[in-house]
Amino acid sequence: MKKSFRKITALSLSLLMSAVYPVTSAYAAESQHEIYLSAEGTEKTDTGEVFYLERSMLGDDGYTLKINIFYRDDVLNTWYISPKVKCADQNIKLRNLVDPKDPLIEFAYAETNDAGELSYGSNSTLASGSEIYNTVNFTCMNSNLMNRTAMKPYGEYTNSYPLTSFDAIISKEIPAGEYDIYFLTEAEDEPDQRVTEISLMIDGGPEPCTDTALTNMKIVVSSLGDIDDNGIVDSNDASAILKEYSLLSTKKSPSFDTPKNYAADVNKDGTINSSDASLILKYYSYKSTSGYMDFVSYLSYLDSLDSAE
Ligand SMILES: [Ca+2]
Ligand SMILES: [Ca+2]
Repeated sequence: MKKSFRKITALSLSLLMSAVYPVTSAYAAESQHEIYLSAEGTEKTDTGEVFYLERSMLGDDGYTLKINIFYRDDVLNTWYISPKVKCADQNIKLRNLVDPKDPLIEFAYAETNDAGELSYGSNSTLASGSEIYNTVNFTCMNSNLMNRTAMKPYGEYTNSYPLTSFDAIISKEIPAGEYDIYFLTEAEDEPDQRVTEISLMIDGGPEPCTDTALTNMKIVVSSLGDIDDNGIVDSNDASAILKEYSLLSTKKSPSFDTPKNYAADVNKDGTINSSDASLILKYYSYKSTSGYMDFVSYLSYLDSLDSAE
């Protein structure tokens, strides 16, 4: 039998899978102004980026995903940007926001003066956030006491540079599931808290931007082969896969959510069927004869045997 499972790392598994299962999230209509989140290793979908975290990627300290905040301003008339980002689940802590004023050149609105030297200009930034409410926020604006003017992006195009970045620190204990990291548009925790705002310079005066596209990010956590997420890959997981396969093959409504779909497609061929269950049963039998490898390592091992043939 030629197995399709190649030497796949957990990360490439995540990339592979993300191409197979579409995800949905709120997505604003096309706009001249868009604020969005981006990170390395995500799947880019038209509803926002998705990061697939396979549990084997979690170390003792969990997993830290560096997320950039980007702003696209097609008409270059923004004078004030004030995003606030939140994750409602404390298993993913938003921390270490970089003050956009700090490292300058990497960020969108660090300016150069006429001599080509880096300058703060009149951009002012204030970074903060709340550990209790698990938010990060900052303000970037171009104004002084007398006037406000549109911000001039550093570099070729606003979209080429992030406004800033922060860390999403994912706990080792996080349950399988889908987690949103999103721009706060309504106060959730305190009645008068500031939320994401954009303001434009129109006809020489400031106007709130009412059609900014806000594009959030999703983190999908699952554990390959462990459908019920109890930390053990065994015959119960194989049974769950066979049950789902039976639903799918009789054209009934599937019962798995995105994390379960990810976990169930063990051989990563884009479908959930008995081949996936067989690999789990094979592993179960290996474990019951005092096998020591975890499931992901075992699959790689099977694959290496196959390649050597
Ligand atoms: Ca299990
Ligand atoms: Ca499969």
